[in-house]
Amino acid sequence: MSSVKRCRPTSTRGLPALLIGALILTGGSATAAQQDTLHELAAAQDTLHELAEAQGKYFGSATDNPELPDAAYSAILGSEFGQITPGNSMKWDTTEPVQGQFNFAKGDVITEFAAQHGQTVRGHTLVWHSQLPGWVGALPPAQVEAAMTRHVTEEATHYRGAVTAWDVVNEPFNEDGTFRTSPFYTAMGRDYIATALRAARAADPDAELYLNDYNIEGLGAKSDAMYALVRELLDEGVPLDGVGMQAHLAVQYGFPYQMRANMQRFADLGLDVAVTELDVRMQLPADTAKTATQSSYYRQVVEACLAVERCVGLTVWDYTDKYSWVPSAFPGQGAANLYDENLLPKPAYSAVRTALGGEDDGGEGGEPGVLKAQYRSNDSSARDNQIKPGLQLVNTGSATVSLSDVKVRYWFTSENGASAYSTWCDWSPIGCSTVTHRVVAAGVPKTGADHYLEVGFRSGSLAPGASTGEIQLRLNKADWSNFDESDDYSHGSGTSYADASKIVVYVGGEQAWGIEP
Ligand code: G2I
Repeated sequence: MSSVKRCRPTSTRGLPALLIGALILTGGSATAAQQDTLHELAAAQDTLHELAEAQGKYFGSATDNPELPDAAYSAILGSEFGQITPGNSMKWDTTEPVQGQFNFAKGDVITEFAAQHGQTVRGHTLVWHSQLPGWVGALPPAQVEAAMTRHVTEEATHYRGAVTAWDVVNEPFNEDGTFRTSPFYTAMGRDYIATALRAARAADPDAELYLNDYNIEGLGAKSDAMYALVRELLDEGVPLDGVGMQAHLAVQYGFPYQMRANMQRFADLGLDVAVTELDVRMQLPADTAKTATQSSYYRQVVEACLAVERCVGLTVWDYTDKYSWVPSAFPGQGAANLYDENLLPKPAYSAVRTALGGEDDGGEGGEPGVLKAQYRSNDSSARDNQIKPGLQLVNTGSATVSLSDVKVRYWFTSENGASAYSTWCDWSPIGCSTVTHRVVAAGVPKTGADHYLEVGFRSGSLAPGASTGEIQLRLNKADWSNFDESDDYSHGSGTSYADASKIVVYVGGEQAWGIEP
C-alpha cells in the first residue's frame, strides 16, 4: 500500500495547519489578500503526508468518531495526513457487541471521511483480547473458533475496498515473549493467529494483513518472539504481509534499541513493516529537555522507517494532545503528540517534517543554523579523577543544522601534563552511538585550558528550536590521577542546564557559539 497514488479532492491539502484553523475560526472566509498569502504558504509547505509520499511512504493519524465534529481538528486530519486509522470504531465491542449482530456504522463514518479526503484506511483491529464483548469470553472454548472466523469474515468482507491494511491480530504477546492469554489462545493455542489470517485473506484478498504489537520496535525478547512467530507463519504458507510496530514511546524509558535493525530483520523476511500507533509521552509538566527528547524520538522513528525500504509508512496515535489516550491511561503523563491541545504544531512536528526531508521553517535562503551550548556539571566533586560535563545543543536559528557538521569543545587542564585519556558518552536521548568524543591537546595552552574534550556527531540533524537533549560525557586520564576542575576554563558548578559561553561550538568549521580561551 506504500506507493498507491490517491486522488485528493480536498482543496485544503497543503494549507498550513494554523491557517486552516484561522480560516475555520473566521467561518471559512478569507479576504483576497489573505487568500493570496494562503496560496503562497500552501505552495511553500508540503504536508507531512506529501513529504512522506515523496519518499515512497505514507504519513497517517489515528482518529475517532467523537472527534470528527471538531471542525478545526478534522480540517487538519483531512489535509495533513494521507492515511487514517479508527482508534476504536472497528474494534469487536463496537462491531459485534452481541453475537451475530454486526454494526459497522461508526467504522463507516471513518472510511467515508477517508474517501472524501483521498486517504487510505488501516483497519484496527479484528482479533484482540481487549475491547472484546463479554459474550466472547463466555463462550465454551469449542465455539470460539467459529465465532472468531465469523467475526473476521463479516468485518473484513464489509470493509473490502475501503480498508487497505488490517491489523488482523493485535497484541498477541506478553512482554517476555510468551503468548498472551485470551479466549482465542485458550481455545486454539497459537493456531488462532493463522486461522484469523486465513479468514481475513479469504474475506478480502486485496487487503494487506498484519500482526500488530507494542514494545516490538527495538531488538528484545518481545520482538524476538514476533520474529520467530512470523517466520513460522511464512514457512507454513499462512497469508501475512506485514508487522505493525505500535511505537507508544515515552521519553523516560529511552528509545527502542536498534529500531532500524529490528525493522530490517522483518523486512528481510519479505514482510512490510509499518509504524502504526506512534506517540511519545512524558511525565507532565513538559519542559525543554523532555520536549527535545520527544522531538528526537519522533525524528529517530521517522529516520528508521525511511532507512528501511519495506517500511511502508507511519501513523501517529492521533496527532493532537487534545485527543490523546495517554492522560487517562497514564495519569500524570501526556503531551505525547505532534500538535498541542490548541491544535498548534509542537517542536516534534518540525522534527518530523525535517526528518521527512521538508524544508526548514526559514524556507530556501533562510539564515544559516545558529547553535548554542548549554551545560551543567554532572560531577559531585571537582577534585576527583573524572570530569563529567553534561552538554546539550539548541538550534536557535531558522534553518536545520546537520549535526555531522558540528564540533563542540570543552576546555580543561590536565594538571600533570597527561597525554592519554579515556572519554565516554554515558547517555543521551539522541543515542551515544551517534556521539563522538576525544581529548585533544591545545596547540597553544592557555590559562585553564591546555586540553579540550571535542564532541562531534556521526549523523542526525537539529531542527529549528530543537535541542539534542542531554549528552552525558565523562573523561579520565589513563593514569587515573585526580583533576582540579576548579580552574578549568569550561567548568561550571551549576547543576541545571544553562547557556554556557565558555563551551565553544563550531558549525562547518566556523565558530558558531561561545568564547575561545
Ligand atoms: O491503548 C492505546 C492503544 C494501544 N494499542 C491498541 C489500540 O487499540 C489502543 O488504542 C486505545 C484507544 O486509543 C483508546 O481510545 O485503546 C483504548 C482501549 O484499550 C481506548 O480507550 C478506550 C477507553 O478505555 C474506554 O473507556 C472508552 O470507552 O476508549 C473507549 C472509547 O472512547
